[in-house]
Amino acid sequence: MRHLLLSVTAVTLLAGSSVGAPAPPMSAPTPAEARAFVAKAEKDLAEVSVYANKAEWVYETDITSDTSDLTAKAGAEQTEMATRYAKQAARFDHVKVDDVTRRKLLLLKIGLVLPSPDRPGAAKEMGDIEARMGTLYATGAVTIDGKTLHLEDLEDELAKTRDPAKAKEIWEKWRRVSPPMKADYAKLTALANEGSRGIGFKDTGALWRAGYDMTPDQFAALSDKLWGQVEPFYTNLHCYVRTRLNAKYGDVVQPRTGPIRADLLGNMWAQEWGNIYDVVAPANSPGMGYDLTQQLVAHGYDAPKMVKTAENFYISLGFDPWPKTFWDRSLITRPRDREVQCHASAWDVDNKDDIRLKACIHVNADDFFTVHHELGHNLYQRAYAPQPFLFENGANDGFHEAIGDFAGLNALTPGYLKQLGLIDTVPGPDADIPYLLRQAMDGIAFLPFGLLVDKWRWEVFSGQVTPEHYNDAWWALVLQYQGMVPPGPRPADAFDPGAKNHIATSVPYARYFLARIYEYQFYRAACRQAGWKGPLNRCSVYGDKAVGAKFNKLLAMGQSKPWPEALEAFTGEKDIDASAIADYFAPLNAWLTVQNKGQQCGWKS
Ligand code: X8Z
Ligand code: ZN
Repeated sequence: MRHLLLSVTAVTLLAGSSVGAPAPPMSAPTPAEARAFVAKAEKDLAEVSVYANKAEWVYETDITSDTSDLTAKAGAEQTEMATRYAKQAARFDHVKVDDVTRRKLLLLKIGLVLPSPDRPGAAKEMGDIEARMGTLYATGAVTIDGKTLHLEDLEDELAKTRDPAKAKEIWEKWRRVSPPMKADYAKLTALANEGSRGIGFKDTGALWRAGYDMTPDQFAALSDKLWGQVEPFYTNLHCYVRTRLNAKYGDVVQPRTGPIRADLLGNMWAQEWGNIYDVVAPANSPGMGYDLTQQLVAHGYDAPKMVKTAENFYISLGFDPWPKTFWDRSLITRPRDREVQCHASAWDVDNKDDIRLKACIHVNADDFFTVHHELGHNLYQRAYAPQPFLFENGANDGFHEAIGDFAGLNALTPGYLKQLGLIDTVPGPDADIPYLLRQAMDGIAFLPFGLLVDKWRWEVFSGQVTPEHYNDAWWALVLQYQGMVPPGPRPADAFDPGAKNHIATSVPYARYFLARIYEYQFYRAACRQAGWKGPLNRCSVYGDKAVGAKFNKLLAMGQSKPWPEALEAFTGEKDIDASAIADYFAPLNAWLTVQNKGQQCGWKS
């Protein structure tokens, strides 16, 4: 699933605003010409996508210099073609066409992630750079205590260790993978910007922000508004977690005030903190009552069983079982005999039913959630497969990420885990705050990270941040949004953004920030439909076929309509709305406020 196409929504709002209109031609093209152009582009792009997907799949599941060359070449052909069609689509800006054609013309213009300059060889150069950076990231390995470890093993170690010196070592060593990417990253940025200007955008950041049914500036403002709504929750959680880290590690390791040391949160990027739940679990309380990782291991779960369990959740809502080819072709554990790109992804290779999962699953709570997340992508891909190629995508990219997160939210409830036989008893009401805290350590903690990754790229693409300042600008954003600092001074050649998959592999990230908000909107709507009356955090719609049928309405639309219409089809709501996540966590937020009494919350001096 090469991320060629951004998902897009607006038909009318963007046209003529961010996309520059060319001078009127001598004789204006006709609507029939516009339709023929779209039909040809759609057919050609669909064809090349299958070939590029296959090349990318072979590369990601068997990284060699040959597979890397082949995917770079296929990707370059795809990019060249898509950039050409994006440019040509502007010819029809002033032609009166039907709504479907107008929308497809827009999607052609704003669907690329990294457009290429026209110059011969430029697309290939970009493909080569992408393959080089992707390979450095995927094959990155580090020696700890004499053992060579890949990223997912380092993540496991960092999740488990409670020794700050060890955490610092793991955290710093992983970041040695990225300095060699820096020059390539700068070059790729310049090339993509040149390509983006060629199709009428001021830079690639503006192109990325154009995919949300509003202008790029409006999207930047919307992100800030949503962040403003959730920031108080985050600051409350940050404050509480900092106090507990201080209590555990002392003032030298983690001061009582100011930012948190980024390697102490049990996650390589401090993006989700659930792995250190034991450090922050409420004192004098019975707690959550179980540890999901331990339960999965104790019940003999392995990678196939994790995937089957997620599939079963979707089947229970009335969806079809995944096709046999999924089980034959997916890669779900790290092979011993070759290098692979382990970062989890869900694929739709032929735009029909050749859906696949690529992941290196470990039996733990994180990956239990991740398999639901990934199969959510597959669910969407199958549901919109009957749409024409240009509409085969999420209503926007945040929707694509939110489908499986919504399922995962149900699948983590104790009531459901009991139905699975993973726990024996459903803990009583005393367990609600501990449960919500565990959920917030992932869901709320993620929000600032979800925002800052693309804030950084927007600054880089706009030229506001130049290569000499890449790393400082990254840490300035981490401090501003996450309230964190590195465990020690960073080396002069550090390129810490490149130590995150989505930067090394050029996958836009604002989608995950949006998804965290949509996820709770979907969940609240589903629970209302199911007639759930108890605390929101205990609701699971497992087995509810009526909810599944209604959800399918959203899914089957793909990106044929602006995203508010897809949202409305399932939730009845027309706008993205942080009140659902606020509702879900309200009892915890009140509890945190009490816990934080007397603390100097926040980190700004
Ligand atoms: O990249 C992913 C998924 C694949 S779309 C595993 N996620 C983000 C990340 O790992 O950084 C899911 C949560 C955020
Ligand atoms: Zn995803």
